[in-house]
Order: sequence, then C-alpha cells, then structure tokens
Amino acid sequence: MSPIARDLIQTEMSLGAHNYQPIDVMLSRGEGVWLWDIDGNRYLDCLSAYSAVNQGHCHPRIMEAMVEQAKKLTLTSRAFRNDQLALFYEEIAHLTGSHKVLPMNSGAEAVESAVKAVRKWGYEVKGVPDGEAEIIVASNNFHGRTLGIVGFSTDPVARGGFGPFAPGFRVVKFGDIAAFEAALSPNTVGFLVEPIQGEAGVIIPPEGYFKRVRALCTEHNVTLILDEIQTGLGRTGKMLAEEHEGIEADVTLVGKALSGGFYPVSAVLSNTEVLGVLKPGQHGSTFGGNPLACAVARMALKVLVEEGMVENAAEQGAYFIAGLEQIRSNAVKEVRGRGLMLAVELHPEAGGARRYCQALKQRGILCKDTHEHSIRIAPPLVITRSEVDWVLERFGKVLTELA
Ligand code: IF1
Repeated sequence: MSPIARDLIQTEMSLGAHNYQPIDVMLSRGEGVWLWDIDGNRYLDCLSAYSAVNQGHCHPRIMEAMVEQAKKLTLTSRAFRNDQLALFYEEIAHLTGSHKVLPMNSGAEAVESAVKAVRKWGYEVKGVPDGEAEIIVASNNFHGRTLGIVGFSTDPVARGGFGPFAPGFRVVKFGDIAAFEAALSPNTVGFLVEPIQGEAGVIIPPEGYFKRVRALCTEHNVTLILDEIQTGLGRTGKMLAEEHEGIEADVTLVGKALSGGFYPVSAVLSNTEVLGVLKPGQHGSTFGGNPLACAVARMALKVLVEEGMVENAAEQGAYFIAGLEQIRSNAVKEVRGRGLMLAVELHPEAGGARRYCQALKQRGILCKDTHEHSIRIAPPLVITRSEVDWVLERFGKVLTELA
C-alpha cells in the first residue's frame, strides 16, 4: 500500500468514529463492475455497495441525468412542487404495480416511514385501540440503524447499549409459519420482513412460506410489508423478490439501487390504503422527493429495464452459483443464493471468512465477510459471463489454497 493510502487511513482512524472495520483498500474510481484503488490496482466489485450499485459504478446515463438535473434544480423542499416528482411516481408505480408512493432518502427512513403509516392505518382503518398496535418482525432481521429499527433487532451488536427502545414489536422465527400464526393478535397491524435475509447471510425461507404468510395476512387483515431495499430492483433476478414467491406485498420498501448508487433515494410503495392515511403535516423529509433524487431514480430504473439487467442477474446468477457449487474445497459448507445475491458459507474450522476476503482482494476481487463464516457475493447486475468465469477461477484458487 502506498504512503498516501496509509496516511489517509491514519487520518480516518484518528478523526472518524470507529463504527466500521473496512478492508484496507483505498478506492478512488469505478466503472461498471470494476473499481480502482489510488495506486492503480483494479478489482472486480463483488459487493456493489451492498446492492446499491446494481447498475454498475458510475453508469454513464445515470451520471448524465444527475449532472443535467443538477444544472437546473436540486432542491425545493416539499413546501413547493417540482416537475420531476410526478414522473418519478408514475414510472416507479408502473414498474412495481403500486398505487401510492412515499419518497424518502435512506433505507432506514423508508422502514421507519412504513412503520408509522402502518400503525396509523391500524388505528384509523383496522380499528385497533389507540397505542396498542403490534408489528411482527423476524429473527435475525436487518432493516437499518435507527433507534426504532435496532429496537426490534435480535442482533446484540446492533442493539446493545442503545436502549431504551420503543414497544410494539414482536419477534418470530424467520421461515417458521406456525410461529408467525401464533404471534397474530387482533392488534397486529403489520408483518415487516425481508424476502431473503441479507445481513443474516442470504437466508432463503422454506418453499411456500411466503404464500402462507400472504394468506394469513389477508385473513387477519394484517399489512404485509416486504423490505426489498436489498433484494429489490433486479438483485435476485426479478424486479422484486416477491415475484419468486408468487405473492404481492401490501407495502414494499425500496432504496439502495433506486439511485444506482449516486445518491440516497428510497421509497415506500403501497398497493392498499396504507399510505392514504398520511395527511399534510403528519410525515415528511427536507430532501425526500427532491428533483435531483427523482431525476436520478428515474434514470436508474430506466437503465435497469432497458439494458436488461434483471434478466442478466437471473442468467449470470444461475451460472455463478452452479460454478461455485463445482468448487471442491474442504472449507465450503454451503453455497446459497438467488440471482446475483449469493453467499458461500464456510465451515467454522476454515478460519473465518475475513481471511478469504483478504486473499480474494490480493487476487483482484472485493468481497465482504458476514457473520464470521460467510462470504457474500453480489456483483453489479451488468457482470458478463466471462467476468463471472474470471471471478470463479480466482474463487476456486482461494477456496482450495487457503482451506
Ligand atoms: C451498513 C447489512 C447489507 C438492508 C435492508 C434496510 C436497510 C438495509 C434489507 C437500511 C441496509 C446495509 C447497511 C449497511 C450494511 C448493509 C447490509 F450487511 F447490514 F445487512 F446490505 F447487507 N433494509 N443494509 O439491507 O438501509 O438505511 O442503510 O440505506 O453499513 O449498515 P440504509
């Protein structure tokens, strides 16, 4: 590593809060699936900023939309109207089959906004007694970092030391339909859940789980809120991961790739009366729905569709997982995934995923370890078959040599 990179790390360490432990690679440029560090070394990105750059780094059409909009108008607040908002609503609603849209910025904000709207819906529409609304969530969930959200996390690292937390949440085991059914009460207003759990290590629920969840939610008048912030917008080989399950959520949360990584843009999408309960003054955001965000999001969605990225995720994902399964290594316990949301789980004796990520970095691949023993793989959806081959060859070497 160059002295300049070392110097920058030193400054980060002395001035920054130490709430991350990044792999020491000092990136300064990106294009498509590739990243370059300040010393000119090239890496294939197998994280995509946690699926926020599905469209590839610095996508030229999104960049152009952002620059063009930045020259005209960036922020008005919602005190006034802007000429991009309606078009953003129209395009995202059409693409996802939604009827109402609430624009926010970060993913966590979308989650918080959904919780607020669903509680209010519970009181005003479902008739739950004031202050009694319950929302069911899954064990090992990851929905963000706000107080409300970490309050219903089951991860002691994420929630420890940050209490007291808000009441009104009930945790059930992910993938266990009997546990979900048992947790339902007349005061249940919603079930907030990831279609595939990301942070938990790319956990796909048992076949038919979501079909039963959907049926129970309908039967008990409970809003099904799918957090598709990570799984949505093509990552799993469908526009929304719910399509794999053959269901439709009442409320869908999207973020991350909604801007192709240029800018924080998230949204609550609803196909029931849920968002209809919000009246002027009851919710908002200075930056939510701003013209720059809308212009960027519109182009991020457009290139996803026009450039066939969703189909490519399905095709390359299937090829990728088959290739990973063929790697013969004592270190590998299991390969999981759907589309280009993949994980290799290592045996506990393998010595930890971090070691493998470091070795992959030496060979030009950037991956992230999760929960000690899993390597998460999520390249931009523009990856080509020959690039998948390039990654597989190096993965094979690292997984066998280090085992
Ligand atoms: C970090 C994980 C990924 C998310 C889902 C909401 C949010 C996220 C399903 C919040 C965010 C991120 C945040 C990032 C790490 C990361 C992550 F490892 F923690 F689980 F992607 F896999 N719902 N996920 O995955 O969105 O407010 O961050 O925009 O460093 O905390 P946000």
